[in-house]
Amino acid sequence: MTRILVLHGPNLNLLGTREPGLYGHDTLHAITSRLDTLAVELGLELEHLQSNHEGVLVDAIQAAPAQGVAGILINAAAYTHTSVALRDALVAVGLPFVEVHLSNVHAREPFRHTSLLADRAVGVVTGFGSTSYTLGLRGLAETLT
Ligand code: CA2
Repeated sequence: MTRILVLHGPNLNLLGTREPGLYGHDTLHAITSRLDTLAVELGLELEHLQSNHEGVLVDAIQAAPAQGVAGILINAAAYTHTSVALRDALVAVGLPFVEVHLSNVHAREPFRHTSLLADRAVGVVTGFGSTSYTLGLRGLAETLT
């Protein structure tokens, strides 16, 4: 079965508890459940990881090919705008990845308009709340089949 690594960056463990106006009411657990349900429909196997630590995310990306992962769905959160290390890891492993964001980063502060990942992504989905993740997973699945 096609394996997808779902990565969530810093502070996304707080989803559903604070700032619902920006990020919605869904918890990370709810997003994970929604993705798992969609994965059954699409015939995918998902592995989920949230970390507040850049190196942990880099390690997970590096380990992905050996674990049989075919693609990555990533909300790198603030690291989207800052992390050369995450970009380098994604480029190094060469797996197709889709970048997602809950909020529309282009409708927010200028520093969020830049992504260090986007030009190497298959696609970017931003601004649809937790639906960004399901749209992104559908897009990634189509890329892989
Ligand atoms: O819109 C997104 O998904 C972001 O990736 C979220 C990041 C932000 O830095 C990006 O620019 C856009 C922030 C995630 C913080 O998550 C929180 C969740 C609940 C309460 C506080 C923060």
